[in-house]
Amino acid sequence: MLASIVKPGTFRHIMCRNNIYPRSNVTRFSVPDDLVFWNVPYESYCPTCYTAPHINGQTWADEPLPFGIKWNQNDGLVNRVSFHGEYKIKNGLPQNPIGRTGLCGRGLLGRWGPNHAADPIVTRWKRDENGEVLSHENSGKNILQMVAIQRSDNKMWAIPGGMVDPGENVSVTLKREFTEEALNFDDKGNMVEQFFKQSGEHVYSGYVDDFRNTDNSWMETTALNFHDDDGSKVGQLQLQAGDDATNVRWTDINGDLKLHANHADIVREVIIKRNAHW
Ligand code: RP5
Repeated sequence: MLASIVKPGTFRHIMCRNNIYPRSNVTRFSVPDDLVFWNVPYESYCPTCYTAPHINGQTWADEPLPFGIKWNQNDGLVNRVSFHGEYKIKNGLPQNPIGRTGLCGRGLLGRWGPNHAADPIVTRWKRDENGEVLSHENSGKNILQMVAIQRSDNKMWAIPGGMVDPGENVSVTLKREFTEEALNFDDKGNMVEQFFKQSGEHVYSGYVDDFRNTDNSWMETTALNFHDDDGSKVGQLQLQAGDDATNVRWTDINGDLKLHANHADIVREVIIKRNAHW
């Protein structure tokens, strides 16, 4: 489930190029489409180095200078392995596997190299008031809905994902992030716990075209689909935005869906898997 979405040497990130870095006034060095890949010479390339001041000293962040880091392996409890194979170390710093971003340093990210996240794609079929599954008038295929949150940092709708803590199993992150961001409640009846245990299907592992990525720090994710086929479980729950989400809702999935980073491409894998309307 890697190559179909992001393949280094073919895929060009977009969200982390040619803009002002989020929560700063630092302009990224211009990186035209044809100069993204590291193997294409770009003599005048001279990106600003920027790490947001509040990152230093955080328990979830690396030291300001990456001395003694064990690249491309588990470094204590910190997973520094990329889903895209071995990344290069240039002048002591890890190199973004996709290419230039116009900024070096860590920006808003805590880890040098890959920053691992997990994304739960929770879905149900769209139904009418009688509970009948609705199909699209053009494609004739059933319409899938997903739980999307509106991120408070860039106001974009997104999969309710979050960062994997050091040593944490991804399955724990998936359930925690969904509960915190989309339900904002304590799972007393253990229903969400059970649902997450029983129904996760792997969709994607790899690079995220996140607006925070830099030449030396980037987001990668593991996305699983949790599908409530008869709509009787999570499909019934009252959604409530929590943590760093401003809004939450069941969203119809189709080809016009605009989501944070490359989340729409990841969600499309679920559509293919379930032969749903796009
Ligand atoms: C995205 O940012 C990931 O795919 C995940 O959805 C999210 C994790 O970062 P935070 O929401 O914790 O900032 O790149």
